[in-house]
Amino acid sequence: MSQEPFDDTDLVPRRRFLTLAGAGLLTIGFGSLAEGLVGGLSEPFNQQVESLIFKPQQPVPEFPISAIEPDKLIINSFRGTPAIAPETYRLVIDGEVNNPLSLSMTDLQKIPLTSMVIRHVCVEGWAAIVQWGGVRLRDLMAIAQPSAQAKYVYFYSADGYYESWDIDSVMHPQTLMAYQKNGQPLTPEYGAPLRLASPVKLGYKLSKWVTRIQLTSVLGQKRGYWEDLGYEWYAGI
Ligand SMILES: Nc1nc2c(c(=O)[nH]1)N[C@H]1C(S)=C(S)[C@@H](COP(=O)(O)O)O[C@H]1N2
Ligand SMILES: [Mo]
Repeated sequence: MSQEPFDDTDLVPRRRFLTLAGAGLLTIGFGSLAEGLVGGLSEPFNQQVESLIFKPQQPVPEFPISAIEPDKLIINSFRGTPAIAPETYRLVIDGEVNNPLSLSMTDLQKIPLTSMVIRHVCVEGWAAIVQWGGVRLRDLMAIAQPSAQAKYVYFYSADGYYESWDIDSVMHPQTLMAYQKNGQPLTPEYGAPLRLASPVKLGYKLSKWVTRIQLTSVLGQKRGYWEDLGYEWYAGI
């Protein structure tokens, strides 16, 4: 994994603009899965145990470029590829944050690029070594400034897919919002303009076409497209 030093001063003027843009979006109101669910069920009983086993902050060893398996990443989409115009696309970050954001691809590409070669593992019985390039999610979190209550993170996708994660895995240094795959710009069927990539979670946690990242203090009843059909929530590798 490689990353340029993160120059925060560069973001200060833009941060002000983004705050205003984010606030504007919030006033028109976003429907929310998590907000409407009262009482929040208790934390999944297995989370603490799994966090210990998987050590979410520990770096995962990466592969050399030569290990990439370009033909092995199978397109796996529950409802086809949604049409997204990259020029008008925005990534919204809201919920339990002090500084809600609405970021264009141009904004995101100003943030230092991180590249990694990792294994993608699908529960359906296949895996592929892939290079991903993009923005560390923790760098976006550093700008959005999660509040002290933020413990879980929902990812909403343009195809109706949704996922929720523990915040430790979100903050893992190898959890990226990726816009490159195997050295090329990400293509629509693989999640363009922006998707999750991480060596700490199984394939179904790695949402494609992410349009909104919402931080919350509690998990709602809905936890993820596959989780709500019976798959495991933590899904660590
Ligand atoms: N939005 C969205 N993200 C998704 C899915 C999906 O159907 N919709 N499928 C998941 C599953 S099960 C896997 S294994 C990976 C597959 O990623 P790929 O299609 O780039 O190989 O995407 C995950 N992310
Ligand atoms: Mo999968």
